[in-house]
Amino acid sequence: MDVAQSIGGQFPNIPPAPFSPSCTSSHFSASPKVRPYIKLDVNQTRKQMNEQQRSILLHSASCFPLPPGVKLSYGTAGFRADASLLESTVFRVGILAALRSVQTRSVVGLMITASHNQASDNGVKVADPSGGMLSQHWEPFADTLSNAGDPNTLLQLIDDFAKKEKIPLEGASEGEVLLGRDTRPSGEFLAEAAKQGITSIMGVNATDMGVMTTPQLHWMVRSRNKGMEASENNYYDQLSTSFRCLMEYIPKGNRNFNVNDKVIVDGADGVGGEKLEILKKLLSDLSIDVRNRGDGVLNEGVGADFVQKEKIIPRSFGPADVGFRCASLDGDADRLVYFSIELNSNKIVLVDGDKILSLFALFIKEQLNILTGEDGKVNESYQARLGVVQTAYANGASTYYLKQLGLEVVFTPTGVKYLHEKASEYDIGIYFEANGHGTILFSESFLCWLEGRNNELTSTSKCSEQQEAALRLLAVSKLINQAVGDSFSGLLLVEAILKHMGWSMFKWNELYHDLPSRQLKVKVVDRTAVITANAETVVVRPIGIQEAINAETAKYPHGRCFIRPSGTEDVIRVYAEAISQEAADSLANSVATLVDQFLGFNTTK
Ligand code: 16G
Ligand code: MG
Repeated sequence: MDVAQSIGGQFPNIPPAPFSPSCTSSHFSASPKVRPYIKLDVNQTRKQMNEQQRSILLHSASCFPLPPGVKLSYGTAGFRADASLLESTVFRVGILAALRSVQTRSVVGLMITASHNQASDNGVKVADPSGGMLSQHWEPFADTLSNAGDPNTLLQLIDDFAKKEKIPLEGASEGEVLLGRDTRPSGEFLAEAAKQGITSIMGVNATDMGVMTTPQLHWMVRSRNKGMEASENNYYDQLSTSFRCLMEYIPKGNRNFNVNDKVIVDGADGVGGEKLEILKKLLSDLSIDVRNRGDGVLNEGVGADFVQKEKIIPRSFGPADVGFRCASLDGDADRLVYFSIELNSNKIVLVDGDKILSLFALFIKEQLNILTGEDGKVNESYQARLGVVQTAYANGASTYYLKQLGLEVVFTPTGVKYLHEKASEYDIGIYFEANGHGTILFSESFLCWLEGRNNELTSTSKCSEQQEAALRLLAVSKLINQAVGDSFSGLLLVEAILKHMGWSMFKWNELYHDLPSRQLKVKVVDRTAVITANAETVVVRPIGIQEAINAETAKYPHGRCFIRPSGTEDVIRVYAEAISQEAADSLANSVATLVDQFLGFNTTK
């Protein structure tokens, strides 16, 4: 692309594109000049369309200058920062999402959220055509694009990337980006910036879906690309119908079992509360009392992250809730943890992502066993592979429990994109982070086999135990979000399984006992100096620190400890586990001191 041609306020001799962006931001003063239409031959049109694309991009980019001194990175799950710094980043991610849509000829999603961060922060991430996270090989481009200093550099980067990735930008392209945002006050103006970015790529439409949960947006992207119905109402329909179906196949003996039909949900004062109010109206057999629906401050003393890390009662819960199952969502409703309130205390008993995973794994394994026999052999030519994916944060007791069940357990680095990718290698891949992010993925070939098996059983042994197991698994595959971890589908599946087992929350929590653990964070000079391997369990840089951690850990019976650079905060995280809380605390503190000695400002000397 010859950038020099299009700078200096020159606009090519072509009519303006119907989607040509006009700056709505305060930075913008000029509007595109409209020149008379001149008929061109085909080759010339092709070239001129390029010119048009170039001038649109230069023009819109000039409306979104980078704030001085800001350098952001795509991180574990997109860009996150104080919302006042993000307008230009969101604009650029809009461009990126549009390019991805053109390249894949599919619908792509763009979500504006900072999840569990404080209300003044915001963030932006892209949902790929599969409904999953943005393909990792595009992340370096996201970083360079978002940090490009001026419109010409930005243009050059886009041009180089488009050539490398064979993205046609001659003006004949088509694309669509679904745009969602959570309830943060900054969401609206950032959504405008995203629209400007998206429509800066000719032929790409921005479809504003308004306020929604992160998993809803991912679900819609996936459904649209599969040619399925994809409205918000379709989402609620799918969840409520498959939940009803699971409830229909509760074993008769457990139907009247005394499992409380009420669950109290902390909506983190985010988008989850208001959306759950809609979903709950479609559910019979389950009563959901939604608290923290958005009338308080987002994520302040509420939400899954707060409950999991602090282990204290969230706002709006109190002694009257003792004895009830309680659950917490995070600010964009992709995390779920359960808890119960302790009598005469402000403490909670946490039932985290590891335990949700264990409950799911147990149920799925049981259904598979009914259907295929203990050896897991579906038939001569088909062997269903069930796998469980965790991270180093998974409590050691959960891993031990899952392995005792005979399950294959594998580990990945922290972040949904890694767990999801690994889980998709199985026929049924169950993944969860301890913090409550997770889902169950079913392979197309397994689902196809399952449908066939169900049809077969309908004609040979209708209503048999085997057929009920097949129907339950089919219902789970529809209930549980196949695009990304979803607190709503997770909640409904937990509720259905507890009912199926006839279990109280106490019984569920007794599956195994967590080893005491402690998490700390340490501020360091440069967190990128820490390089890890083996799913973040070993530090390979700086040299010598892992040996020091090993020596410290060896002092504690059953001790386990690792460090990793955070992907969302400028800190090194320390995790320690041991047989007593005192030992876990002491190990975490010693290793935090080591981190400071190797990498910090040496404040603990
Ligand atoms: C993000 C990730 C989450 C991860 C967390 C770790 C997604 C959708 N979210 O919230 O999976 O556990 O970051 O944060 O991938 P950290 O890197 O700061 O410890
Ligand atoms: Mg979240």
